[in-house]
Amino acid sequence: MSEPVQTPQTFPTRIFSGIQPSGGLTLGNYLGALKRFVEKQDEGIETIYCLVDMHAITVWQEPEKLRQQTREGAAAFIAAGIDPKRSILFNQSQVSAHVELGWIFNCVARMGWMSRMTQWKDKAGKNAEAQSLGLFAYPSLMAADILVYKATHVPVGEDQKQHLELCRDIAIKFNNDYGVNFFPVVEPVIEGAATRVMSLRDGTRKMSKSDPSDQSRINLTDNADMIAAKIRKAKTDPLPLPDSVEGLKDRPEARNLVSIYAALSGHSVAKVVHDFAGAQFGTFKPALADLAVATLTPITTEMNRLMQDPAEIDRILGEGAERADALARPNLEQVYDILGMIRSRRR
Ligand code: AQP
Repeated sequence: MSEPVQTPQTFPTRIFSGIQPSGGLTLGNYLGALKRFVEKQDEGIETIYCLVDMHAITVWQEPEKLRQQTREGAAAFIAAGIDPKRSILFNQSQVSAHVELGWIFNCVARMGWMSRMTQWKDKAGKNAEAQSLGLFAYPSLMAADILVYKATHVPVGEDQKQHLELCRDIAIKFNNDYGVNFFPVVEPVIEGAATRVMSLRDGTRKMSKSDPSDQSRINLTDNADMIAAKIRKAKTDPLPLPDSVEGLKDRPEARNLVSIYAALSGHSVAKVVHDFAGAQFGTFKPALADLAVATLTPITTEMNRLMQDPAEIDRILGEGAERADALARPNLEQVYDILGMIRSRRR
């Protein structure tokens, strides 16, 4: 291992983030990720967004469903406000630089780092031996997704914080091992009132697209009646809403619904608590349902319209992939060079 040589290098602000097309997107994905993605784009920052289909296959995906879910994910991005001209929008498998750098990072990351990932422990459970090797290595491919663009900021939900810390560790170890200052040490961007939207059936579990209970989540494809019914049936406690944010402590379901209301309305949790102090859930839930329907229905309607033309979605993803590849490939070539690999093939 050579001595670290820190050459001063600054990295221009560049955002990267992704979502797995491993199911229909949920309100959690929308508030924790998609909504933030649009805000970053609208701030005028360079933004690169990806449907991470190579991550999705770390657990079995039925091929036709995966294709459908990838298009549906792309439709959700666009319907939520991602402009494929201003942002780069594509699916991961069309830019092979991700997996090439992912392999290199498999040789940088340590087994111990991976086995400490709580998402691995949660997903593998007691049956780790039967999981795919890809599920274990997932965070190293995620680091490659980000670093192949030398992205500096990554908007994500709270659940991805540990994976981003690992991405920082990989960048630092790579830079130290090779005596370069090649990769930036990325900053997680975890902002907003709903960075961790919880299940509607259990306020201690994350709302997730792979939860077996459809009642646990609001899907971006749910219609107004379904959204209202799910919120009406959401688990709560018998108390009225408190008059202070501290009063939500130890009330996970109440805190979750209030946080969702705050994120959807663009207000702080404190303002929502103030406005509904003393209200029963019989009053609060219909207000929340109205707000959720008003926010999500235009997105669902636009998604359905876009899904009528799958060829156009595929075209957008292909064009995005070409633009992404043009950024990623030169970075990857430099990595091969740093590693000492001969690159004499004519291209
Ligand atoms: N409940 C959530 N609250 C806030 N943010 C969330 N995100 C996911 N769930 C919530 C954020 O959405 C982005 C994309 O996540 P992902 O699809 O790549 O994977 P995930 O975090 O594992 O999401 P799911 O829904 O739980 O997927 P499955 O069930 O397939 O594992 C990330 O930024 C994530 O933080």
